Amino acid sequence: MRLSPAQLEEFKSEGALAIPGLVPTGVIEGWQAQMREVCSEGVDLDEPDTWPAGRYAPTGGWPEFSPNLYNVMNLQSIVEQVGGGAFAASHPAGLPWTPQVPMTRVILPSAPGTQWQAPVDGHLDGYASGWGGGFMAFFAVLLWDVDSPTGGGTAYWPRSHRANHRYFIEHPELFDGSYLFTEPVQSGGHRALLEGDPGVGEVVCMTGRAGDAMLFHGLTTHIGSENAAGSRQARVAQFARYSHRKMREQAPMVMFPDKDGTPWSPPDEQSLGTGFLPSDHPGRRLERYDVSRNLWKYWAPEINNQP
Ligand SMILES: O=C(O)CCC(=O)C(=O)O
Repeated sequence: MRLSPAQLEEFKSEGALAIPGLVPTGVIEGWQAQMREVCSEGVDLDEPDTWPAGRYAPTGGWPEFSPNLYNVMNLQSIVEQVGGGAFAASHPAGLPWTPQVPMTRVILPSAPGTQWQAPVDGHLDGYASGWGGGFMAFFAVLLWDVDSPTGGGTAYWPRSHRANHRYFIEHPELFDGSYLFTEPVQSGGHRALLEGDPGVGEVVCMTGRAGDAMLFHGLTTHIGSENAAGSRQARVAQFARYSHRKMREQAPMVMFPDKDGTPWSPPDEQSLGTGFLPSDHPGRRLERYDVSRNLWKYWAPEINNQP
């Protein structure tokens, strides 16, 4: 599977692209069967009357399913296309690379009587989450149909990748994640970077059929959304996240801190955590910190086709 020139253009302008039928039906059916198998506490994914409200995972969490989403050929082919071979699965910072287990997230309907509300703020992945640097893109893949925008699909702000990019061009020194602890984001959240930007669209919540996916630019503001009370559809999705291979390798030099801003501590004695780098630290000259005016500099030539 390859994206057409029109799809690439849409992705570049919107920061998000629907990719119908990314995962073949046979694979989806296999994943659905494996998920049904591991549900616990009497939860039956086909039987809404057994569902607890909101986010659900079985005891011990969702396991790795077979095949691993990262090994689905259509996904690999698109990642190769958009990254020109330079993208690889994101992984925890400071640890040697190992094959990744994609995140599975299930959002069941809210408690009866709860009014559905559109998300008002989102986040960017790749910060304060222990991942390596150079976060580039992620895919959200539906394992069951989501027919309604109030059905719990991933929420995103169209064209927010451009607004966030503009912000980081003005403040490249905050691209290491310290923007999270700096005004206006510290008080106003990520929406503070989007407010007043006429290019950014109203929040959209993903819908689609089982096997459909959305590709998001790494700078697209997004968040989970509620599955409306009374819905009879579970929102079941897997996520595959990609970093720039070379920047990912630079991660041990450029650790970011924990969520509250305290310096990050390395997961083992071999790794060196540095917290945010001082402004004169040579690590800041690594590609991982490069906020290029050209948003597509590290993407495949067919995307990075600026003169
Ligand atoms: O569950 C979702 O749809 C959103 C997940 C999300 O925001 C994330 O993984 O960063």
